[in-house]
Amino acid sequence: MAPYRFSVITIFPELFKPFCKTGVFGRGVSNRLLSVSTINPRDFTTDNYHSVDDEPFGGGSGMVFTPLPLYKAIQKSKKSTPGPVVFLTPAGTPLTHARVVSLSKLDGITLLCGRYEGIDQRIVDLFVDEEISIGDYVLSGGEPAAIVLMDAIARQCSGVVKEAASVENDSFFDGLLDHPHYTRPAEFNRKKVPQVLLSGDHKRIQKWRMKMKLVETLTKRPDLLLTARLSPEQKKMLTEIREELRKGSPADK
Ligand code: 6GU
Repeated sequence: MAPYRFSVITIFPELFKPFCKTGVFGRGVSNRLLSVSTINPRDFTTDNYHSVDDEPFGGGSGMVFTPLPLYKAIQKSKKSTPGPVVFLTPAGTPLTHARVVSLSKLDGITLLCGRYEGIDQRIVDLFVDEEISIGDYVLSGGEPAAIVLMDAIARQCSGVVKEAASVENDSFFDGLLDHPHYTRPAEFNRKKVPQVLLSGDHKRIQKWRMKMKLVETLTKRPDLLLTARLSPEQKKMLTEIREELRKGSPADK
């Protein structure tokens, strides 16, 4: 299989170097399951200062990314990288697991990182296929968001995460949060690991984990239960959990 291609348009390419060498993503790159290149709009400037920004028409604070270097960077990216041009911006559509999965099924993606107050709108209108935000807060630039998106897409590319089961157990895979995890020691600061996990009874353990996924989701992100597709067994469990919580009894047994 050809690697999934990431092309990143950024004036700070050095930010991506350590990420591309580290952890799960780094291994995906070494194993040629992922490939990353960066394109610096500053390389397409012609003035003595290599400036990529200018004052906004109409006045106001901050600076705006000038269109020509971005245009040239996008054209260069399109020559090497298939897939959509995605602009990372707090004004974009909030990123979801479903969108990550669908983007991971393509052959590649161009990630356009803005800085300053924004980029010239004509670049968005003419060349951007999709605008994505990673949450309702503001970053100084799109780069951390691009890294978030790259990491999330990479996990969904087959072979990048060694154990396919790890991806299937991730939070959001089935629309629910993950269950809690425990490892040695069996007692830590007087807190014991739930007894069932030491029982060796795999059926009971599986059932406990399914229940705890529902407890986690119900207590931390009840909104997810409106769209999660639950099995009849999960629906029955959820009713029991709601009952237990209503009575005030602990739900982690
Ligand atoms: Cl994608 N970019 C910036 N600059 N800020 C953000 C964001 C993106 N997502 C949330 N905040």
